[in-house]
Amino acid sequence: MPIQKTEKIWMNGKLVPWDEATVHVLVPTLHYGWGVFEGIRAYETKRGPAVFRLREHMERFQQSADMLMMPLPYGIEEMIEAVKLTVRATGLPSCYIRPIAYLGYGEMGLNPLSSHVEVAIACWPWGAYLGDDVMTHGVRAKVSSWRRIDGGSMLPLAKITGQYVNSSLAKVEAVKAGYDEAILLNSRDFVAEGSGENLFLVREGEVLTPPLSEGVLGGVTRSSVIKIARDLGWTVHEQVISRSELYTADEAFFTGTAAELAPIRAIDEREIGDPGPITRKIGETFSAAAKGELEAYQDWLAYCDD
Ligand code: PY5
Repeated sequence: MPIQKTEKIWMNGKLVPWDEATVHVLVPTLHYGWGVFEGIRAYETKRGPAVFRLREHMERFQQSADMLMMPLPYGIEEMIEAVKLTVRATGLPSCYIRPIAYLGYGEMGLNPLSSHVEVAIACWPWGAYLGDDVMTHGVRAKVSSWRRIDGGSMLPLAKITGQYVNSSLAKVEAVKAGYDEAILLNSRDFVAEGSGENLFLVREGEVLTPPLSEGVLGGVTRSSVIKIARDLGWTVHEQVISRSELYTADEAFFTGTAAELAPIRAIDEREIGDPGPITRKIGETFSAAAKGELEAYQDWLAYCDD
């Protein structure tokens, strides 16, 4: 699916025409992957577009940058306002939002600390990442032969551009084998997450997801779903999950900004089936919360027109 252009992209403090938001071919981030980004969504609500958990995303952006020692030229408050401005500039009722911080042109050695940091924010319409009918049919997932990056060689809690080669290797393998998505185990052979999503299972009426110490990204959707599941009365355990627990789950689903909540119908040809009742209830609640329909979750929304 090619990106659908919008009018403006925010670049280093100002809105520029979409086609002019370019960088030099020698920016170090393109060569070495030393950059950080976010994936955020704005949803259509009765009060105009609302960005879902904008502050949490910008806090993670700042944390990712801190882990790479990239001094961001804009603070969290400035980034929040810049995101709202960019969403308004697109004129779209809902969109996907991609902030990125990268090393600007000038240096080429492997020490990134000599480079200056630049920031851009782009928005475009992006539908359901794993397919329009995902809530009714679910996706087929494959346990990847690629292991999720671990803390001994990378920074699994940071959203670093270069780390996504790991995600894409797993995604390509899964898609080429005829599946919709990959599930990556970690270097200890426990379940980590999808290529761009966190993972949840339902077993014996309880909701399970791997803890952050297993090398997963601290997903904003993940933490939202944990809160929603507990509010709905289910027990949620952040616990280590084995491959055999995947195969014998009663229900399973992915969570992520792009993917939202995506039920899993089979893993490595072991059928889990149609989306189950707990998955559906959490999915419906998440979707209503994101669209501003639930009073209890209003503080998760940043209204762009306010
Ligand atoms: N794990 C990984 C490796 C991710 O890339 C993502 C988000 C998640 C988990 C879920 O995190 P969150 O709920 O905070 O989005 N992936 C990006 C996204 O925008 C990129 C996907 C193409 O969803």
